[in-house]
Amino acid sequence: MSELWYTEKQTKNFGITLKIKQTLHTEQTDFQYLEMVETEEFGNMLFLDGMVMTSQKDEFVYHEMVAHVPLFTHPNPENVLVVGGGDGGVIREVLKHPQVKKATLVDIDGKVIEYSKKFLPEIAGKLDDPRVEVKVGDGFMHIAESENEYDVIMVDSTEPMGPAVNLFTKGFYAGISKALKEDGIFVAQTDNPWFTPELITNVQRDVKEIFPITRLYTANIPTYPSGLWTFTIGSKRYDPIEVSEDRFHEIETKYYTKELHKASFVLPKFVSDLI
Ligand code: AG3
Repeated sequence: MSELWYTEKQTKNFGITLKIKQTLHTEQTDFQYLEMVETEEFGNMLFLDGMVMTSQKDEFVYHEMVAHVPLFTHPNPENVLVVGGGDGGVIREVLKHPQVKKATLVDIDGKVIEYSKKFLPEIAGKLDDPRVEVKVGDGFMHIAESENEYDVIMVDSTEPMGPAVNLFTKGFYAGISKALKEDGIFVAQTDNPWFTPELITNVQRDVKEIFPITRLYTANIPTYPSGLWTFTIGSKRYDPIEVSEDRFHEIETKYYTKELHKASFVLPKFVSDLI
């Protein structure tokens, strides 16, 4: 019996290889090459331009850590924006917070939303919730047109190539600051310290120039390059490391806990040396 394997070349010389059960859908969208694949080890997976975006088995780590760290840091997050994130995983986690009155998702690629609903229903299933507004459009433009509007903004982007290049620029972070209310907070996924250390250094430098509080935290995500993933927070008032105990309330999670919230900001030396 022949075997099918999928490799994401995470660098020129290193990759992750997954045994495939079947290919569910492939399509060149207007923005990127989309693949939905059923794997032996990680369940159904979404790839964009040959890069792992999410898997049924480990998606909870990324989505919980993007959503809950800023949402438990902000005392009253009522209006939330997710830029990218068309698979709906971050939105699902955002909705676990009862204070959230409205969550807007702006993803440039409607096909990601469509095929996530079809093949990743437990991730995308909450996109039809009444508190959610889904917009297919350019997140950069949406940010540029927003002012003093959001409590929390989450940037769930692809890597800084293709449709996401603009989302790693200082101009974008300045736009986010303008789109946030006076005590707003934002988070962005900022890749890994093993293969893209300069990206972390550059983003942290740019965010620091705009936000009084800038932090970096990590999570373990086995299907992403190196498994050690980073997230950058820019905050106008609240420090995610100083969250008071009474701020936390019970929600159902598999990775995030209030202890882990604090622990995730404790960085290995070679990572803290980057910032
Ligand atoms: N967004 C970040 C994925 C980056 C992974 N990089 C890679 N595989 N080279 C994921 C979207 C999940 N909602």
